[in-house]
Amino acid sequence: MIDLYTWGTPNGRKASIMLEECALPYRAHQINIGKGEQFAPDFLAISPSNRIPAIVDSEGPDARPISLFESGAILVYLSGKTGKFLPRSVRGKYEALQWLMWQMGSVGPMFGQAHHFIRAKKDEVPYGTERYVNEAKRLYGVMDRHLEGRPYLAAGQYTIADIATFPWIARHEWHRVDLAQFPNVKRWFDTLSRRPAVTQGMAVPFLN
Ligand SMILES: N[C@@H](CCC(=O)N[C@@H](CS)C(=O)NCC(=O)O)C(=O)O
Repeated sequence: MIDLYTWGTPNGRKASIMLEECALPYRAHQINIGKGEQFAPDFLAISPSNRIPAIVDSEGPDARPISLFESGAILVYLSGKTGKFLPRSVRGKYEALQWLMWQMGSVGPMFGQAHHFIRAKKDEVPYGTERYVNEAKRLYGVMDRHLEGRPYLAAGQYTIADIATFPWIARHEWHRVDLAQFPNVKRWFDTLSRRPAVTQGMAVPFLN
């Protein structure tokens, strides 16, 4: 059994979408980051950086439990456990990991900063808002050009790179991006939105 510690945010939803896609049995536990529950000692023991998501798999490697934090590491781990959503070919695998790292290193941090300056600071710092909204738009441009003539981000197939990116694109209105301006991203987004596991994973931890 896998225990998922999460909240209703893009990083948390990457893990729940993946668990749903893999049809792995799991229990979702709410860590209310608005109330500071991410700083509780029990949670810090599995996620020392006080961030969701984190998982504990009671059936980890060598028949021992394993705990993991960092959503990218969780996705790679679950791919390894199930053999799903990471291509088997060496070329395809690194293509997917490359786009996963792009999400982890660029999309998440930049969109997150845009949300901070727009929502938390309520536009009090125009420089911050402008910088991160512009950076978000640049990243949409990168993705839109890449998706021209391609169904998914990597290796012609649905991978953990797509799973990692989807919940951030789902917040496009938060960072003031009009999907109509990025038609290839919109087509990709609509395709993924129709996957039942994506719908279910996006509802965790509030509706499960
Ligand atoms: N790089 C981390 C980022 C995780 C992250 O930033 N999680 C946010 C919610 S989306 C969080 O837990 N924030 C709590 C806090 O800032 O104290 C990952 O991808 O797992």
